Amino acid sequence: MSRDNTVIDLRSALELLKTIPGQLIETDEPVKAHAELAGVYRYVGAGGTVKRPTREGPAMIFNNIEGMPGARVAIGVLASRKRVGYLFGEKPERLGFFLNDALKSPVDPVVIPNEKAACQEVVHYATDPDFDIRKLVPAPTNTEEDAGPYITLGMCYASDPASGASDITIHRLCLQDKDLVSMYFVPGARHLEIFRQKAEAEGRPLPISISIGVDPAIEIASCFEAPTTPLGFNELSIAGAIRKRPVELTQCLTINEKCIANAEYVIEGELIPNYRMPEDRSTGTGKAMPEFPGYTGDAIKEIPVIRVKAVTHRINPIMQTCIGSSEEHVSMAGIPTEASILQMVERAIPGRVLNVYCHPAGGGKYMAIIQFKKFTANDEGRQKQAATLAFAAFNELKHIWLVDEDVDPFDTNDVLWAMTTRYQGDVDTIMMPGVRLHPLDPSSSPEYSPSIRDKGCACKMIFDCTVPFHLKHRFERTKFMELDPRRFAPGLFPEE
Ligand SMILES: [Mn+2]
Repeated sequence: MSRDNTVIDLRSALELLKTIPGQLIETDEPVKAHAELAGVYRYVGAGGTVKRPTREGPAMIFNNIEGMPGARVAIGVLASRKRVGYLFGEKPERLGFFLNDALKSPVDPVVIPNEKAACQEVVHYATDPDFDIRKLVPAPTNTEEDAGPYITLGMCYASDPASGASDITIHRLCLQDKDLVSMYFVPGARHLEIFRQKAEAEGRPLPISISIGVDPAIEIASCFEAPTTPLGFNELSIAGAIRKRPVELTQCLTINEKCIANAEYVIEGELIPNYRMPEDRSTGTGKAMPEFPGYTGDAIKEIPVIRVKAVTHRINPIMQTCIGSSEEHVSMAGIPTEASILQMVERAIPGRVLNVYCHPAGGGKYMAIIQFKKFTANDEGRQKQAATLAFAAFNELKHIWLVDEDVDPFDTNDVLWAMTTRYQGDVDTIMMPGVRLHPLDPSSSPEYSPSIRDKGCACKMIFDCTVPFHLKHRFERTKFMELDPRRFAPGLFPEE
């Protein structure tokens, strides 16, 4: 595959996908943004942890949203590892290495003048008496019981009130009123949460821009987390490294913050200090939206709120969305985690980890498969060190499978084969109970087991499915004749 640098924004990404068979479909069929759109895509291409039946499929553009003339919604752009490969010009199984390389040569964003910023072609100010974000931004409500319409792919950009350092992250954003949007922060030291708390401690609002519909490189880069990108590390510089060209920002019109200049939509606003509301205030369902572990998240009782100052957008904007539990989340959370694991393990144990796959079963966050090669007897046991380093590289990781060099980490059948023939539960399972994990895993709760003291403080596990080094000769896979099959079955095998 060739490096493709023609992608600079969502539109050019969609244009590229149009040229590749099976990667993008469009429909002019009228669709409701309320539950129906996500219901359709569940069958077409959601994958991930979505309830079956679902499948890997094309990205999709809905051209006719009921009640919103002119609105278009794209979904599933990153809901396939193969498709992410096309968008970055890289083989799917090399994407973790590709991002790790990008981390080594960050390219800082630049600021361009407002008059050159496509995202401000059309401007709606909240001071306009007719202003209503719910009529301007076609955010889908993904299921009947969701708390409301959610912006699921909003690139939230804010800056440290003290140092001025900026950070970009995706958060769960619910449209609550004509100029109010709630914003969920997973407990812990999320960087925008730290900025928000600093501003709130001084009783001041925190300016925030939300850019929707951007280059997929930005969407993937924004999912890096500490320690790979510590506080003060602007993840946009990784997106710049991916494209070998700086991300272009522009100054917002109503707040002192920047936004992504070629975004389809930008919401400008401020996190209101010392103000909270129930996330499900409109529905009272107690539910939020579909989350990556495959369950609908609980509505937060007291959630921080953004007061919207303006919505700007391109002419004929394309809304971009995803289903939180789809393969799209696996791509966005998992591939940066693979890069983070590779980076950390490579420093400590160079040359032994051949690949790593953050598996869809964990939404890209909870489960990783590490392919480890033991070269000498002295490497026995280092595979477990690699696993503990992976836990350090990404603290939400729950289960790690270790497999040998002759097992394909991307082939779940092969991984489970290794677990069946190269693993004994009593000696090859390592448990680390009482470790801080992630609150959205419903089994990580005190009601599930008395060993769990607090929600999300649960058990990490290593399944060591590698062969003990001194027994390697007993575990050789059957050797078939090495040959080129294309002479016998032309067209069956894709070009290398
Ligand atoms: Mn960060």
